[in-house]
Amino acid sequence: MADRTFYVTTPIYYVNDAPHIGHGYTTTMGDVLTRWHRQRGESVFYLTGVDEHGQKVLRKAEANGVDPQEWVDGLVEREWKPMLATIDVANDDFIRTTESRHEVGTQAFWERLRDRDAVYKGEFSGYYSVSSEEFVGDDDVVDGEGDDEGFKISSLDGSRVEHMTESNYFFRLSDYQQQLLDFYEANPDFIAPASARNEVISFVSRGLTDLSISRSTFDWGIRVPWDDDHIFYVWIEALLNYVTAVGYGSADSGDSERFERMWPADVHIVGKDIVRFHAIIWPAMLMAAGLPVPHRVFAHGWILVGGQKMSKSKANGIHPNQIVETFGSDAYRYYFSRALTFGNDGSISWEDIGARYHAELANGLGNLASRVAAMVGKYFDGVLPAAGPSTPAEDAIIELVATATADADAAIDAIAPQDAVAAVWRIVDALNGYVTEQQPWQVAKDESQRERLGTILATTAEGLRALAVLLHPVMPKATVVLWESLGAVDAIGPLADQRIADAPRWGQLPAGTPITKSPALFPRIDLDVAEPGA
Ligand code: ME8
Repeated sequence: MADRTFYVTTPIYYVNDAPHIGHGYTTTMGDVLTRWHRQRGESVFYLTGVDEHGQKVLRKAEANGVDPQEWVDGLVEREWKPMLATIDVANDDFIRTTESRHEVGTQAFWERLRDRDAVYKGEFSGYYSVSSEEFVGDDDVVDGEGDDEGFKISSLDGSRVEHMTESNYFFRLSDYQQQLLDFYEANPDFIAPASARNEVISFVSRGLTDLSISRSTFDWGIRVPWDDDHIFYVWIEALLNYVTAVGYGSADSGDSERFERMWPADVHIVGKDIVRFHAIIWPAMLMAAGLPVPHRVFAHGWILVGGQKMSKSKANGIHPNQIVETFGSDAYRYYFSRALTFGNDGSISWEDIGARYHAELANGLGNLASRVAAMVGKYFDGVLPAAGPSTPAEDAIIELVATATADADAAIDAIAPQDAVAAVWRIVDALNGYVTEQQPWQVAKDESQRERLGTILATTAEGLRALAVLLHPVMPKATVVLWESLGAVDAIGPLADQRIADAPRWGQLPAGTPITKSPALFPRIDLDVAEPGA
């Protein structure tokens, strides 16, 4: 489908505080995924943004003595938008839930559900977790222990709950239990990984209760259009960002055409904490509205720091700046793509980032690039030599680049960025092994072997050319420097225009291309000096 747009989203993050690397993680992985699809030549739409309403944000603003709008405006500009630049994210849109496009679309959506008799008025009496902005059923509430002694706790996520009684509008979620179970069965790829899918199926199988969709005891939210005393419950408006961002509910006919074209989304990338909202409430809302359901919800695991889930409340929240300032955005993106398995929990540490930075980036890729440029400089005056006849050693490299590319491409379709990077890294390792075995510095001593020397260096340069293309989605900056040092901009064209499928095609860098030594792609870092707080 040539005119299909690959539409990917991140959660919209609460603006109660500054971002940490958990938010950075989701956003980086979505960016790697969408940049890869762009590099395939596909049309892509990558959406991220912020969730500004709800009690959690309101209470934080109040605690700081600021009006909530002022609070979110400040944090969005000072923290959330700059984070995208810090980690080098190429999002196509950034939605804020206080924007009028979102308000209009949200109101239109719920009017539609009300017209379809999916909404009724009632009274809610039960538990609510402000920290996860979630109504918690009595069966899921337990007595707190330790620090939580004397409080009621949600067994769903360990957060404290409060009892409340409120006049609310309800959505007939319970009507969708069987429809959802049938849908999961008919669409086995809808929720991934399997652990998330199993959790959702077992939750729905226990039975669904109708869901409060409005709140009436505070007013930081979107007004319910048919009742001035109510605002919408934050989750059931936040989920709608995925449709309001692409034109749903707008009176403009161009927007509705755009919505038809863009919807449904291909993948909602979320953390596993919010998979229930995305895989139960969200499809049920869409079913009730008669709209298509997204193709996939992918739930990733926790970033653990010191063995614990990183969060602001535990004071172990690391800001992306803390890592990027030392290692740079490329290494940041590389580390999170490579070192963690997307879908599982994974521990990170400063030592591990440093170790991978030096072993894989500085010694593995950076050194290879600088050695090749140095040898072309020394033996061929900085001009790429022609390759002579291939031997099995060159054939093996060419073959490996083709299979590694195919494997990486398949890993991206499986939403396994760590496997994609690992596949590409087979090329880095193979080229380093090739240079070590072929010993071009020895071959250079024998004038009669000039052609062989040219073959070795041209093969390595071609391998680096393929690597620049394949690693561009992961490390957008360093690969551009590499591309320039290979003289590829003039010889081949801009890096962003190169296609993944074309990366293995050999012989694209013509003999005679000037190869220049660039500054080190990944300079060595003194980690004892660099560690924050060390
Ligand atoms: O839930 N490891 O926003 P939120 C990995 N506004 N990822 C983490 C993480 C960690 N330790 N901590 C947070 C909300 N995340 C709602 C979403 S969507 C319609 C509304 C990431 O600010 C992960 O993606 O609490 C998680 O799902 C998200 O931040 C929660 O962000």
